[in-house]
Amino acid sequence: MEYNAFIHFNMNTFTNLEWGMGSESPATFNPTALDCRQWARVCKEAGMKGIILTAKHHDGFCLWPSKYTEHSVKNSPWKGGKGDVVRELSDACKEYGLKFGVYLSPWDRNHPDYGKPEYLTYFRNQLRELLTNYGPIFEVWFDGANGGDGYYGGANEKREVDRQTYYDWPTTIQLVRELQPNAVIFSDAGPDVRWVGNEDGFAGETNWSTLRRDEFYPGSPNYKELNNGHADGNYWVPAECDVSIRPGWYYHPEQDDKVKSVEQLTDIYYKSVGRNGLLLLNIPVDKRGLIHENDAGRLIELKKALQKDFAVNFAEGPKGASKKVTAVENEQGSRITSIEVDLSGKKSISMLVLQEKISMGQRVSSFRVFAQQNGNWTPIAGGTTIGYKRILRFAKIETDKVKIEFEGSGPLAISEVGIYQ
Ligand code: FUL
Repeated sequence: MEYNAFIHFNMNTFTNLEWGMGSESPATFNPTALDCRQWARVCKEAGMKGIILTAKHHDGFCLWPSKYTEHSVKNSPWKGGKGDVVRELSDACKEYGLKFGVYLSPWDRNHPDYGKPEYLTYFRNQLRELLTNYGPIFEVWFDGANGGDGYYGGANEKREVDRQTYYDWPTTIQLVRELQPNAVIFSDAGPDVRWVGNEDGFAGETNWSTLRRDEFYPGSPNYKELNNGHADGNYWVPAECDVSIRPGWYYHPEQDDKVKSVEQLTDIYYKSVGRNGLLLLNIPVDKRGLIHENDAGRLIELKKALQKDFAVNFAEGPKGASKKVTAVENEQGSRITSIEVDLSGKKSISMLVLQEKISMGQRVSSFRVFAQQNGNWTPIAGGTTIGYKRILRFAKIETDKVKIEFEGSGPLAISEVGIYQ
């Protein structure tokens, strides 16, 4: 999907916090002009494919009228307690042809039972509601932040949990499989999609979609390895790069002029989508219940900047380039496969897009790029992994032929070579 929206909108939007304690009154939740169709329209226009909503964040407030708690929109003044943000956004996504996903925080600083086995029944009941009442869900997002102080029904204390065992994840995963067999599950440990190990939106330059998944759990200390994955990983768990368009995940009026610049966002794009990752770009919806004008405007600027970058592919088109693939053995006896692209005349280039046919796995671990100049091959760039997509940016160079050499990678399954200015 390459590019999706994350939307952080919940109680914190109204308390101006990033992490609420769980003691907030539902009366505080009161958007004045909430319009999920505006969110969907903006995301669609921005070129995103789906939206993931914080249905419940760490403070426990539910954006849908859950049967299992009083801590939800049903006790808020918004729409006289008859509103349901999850319903409105899932409907809007349908209307705009976007996929819809949910973030359900495992940590719940409101619930009295948090930390006890009873809480897991509550958590799964909530999941059941979200996964049965709102149509197809494409992704279920489980956050790794867990345990600590909270309101916990008035106890106001610190509750630590064993992150590895407390949640009994296999049972919860099974429930998601039953209710939404086509949904992917995100967490530090997948099982389907993994966190990239930072909140900057940067995947590692080396980024394997394969992972020794059993070595992780949500909130596990070895999370830095998630940035690169494992070449010898035994599960397919591609990386998702979550990052906010503003400094905070939630809306804070004082950050209205701190929306990331187009330069910052394009850099994020090239370091996420361009490094075999998915970009999950967070947009904090404001107190009105709308995507702020500054964010909406920036998203369109980003889209235009990317359209400009990818306007002409010199490696394709009716009069376009021819590609020649050769495989030779070097003196050490290892195989070098190369792809030569004839650009049919001199072109000024600065970007290369490579893709592997990932239904056949991820194979390439090293490649080098050359441009032909005066009959000689000048090295211009190189990399390690490719995966679903790898975009290399390099200093502008004039050339009529480009060659990519893949070393020691065994049989290749390259599905795309694109060359751009
Ligand atoms: C973190 C959370 O603690 C933040 O509040 C936010 O939701 C981010 C996406 O994940 O772990």
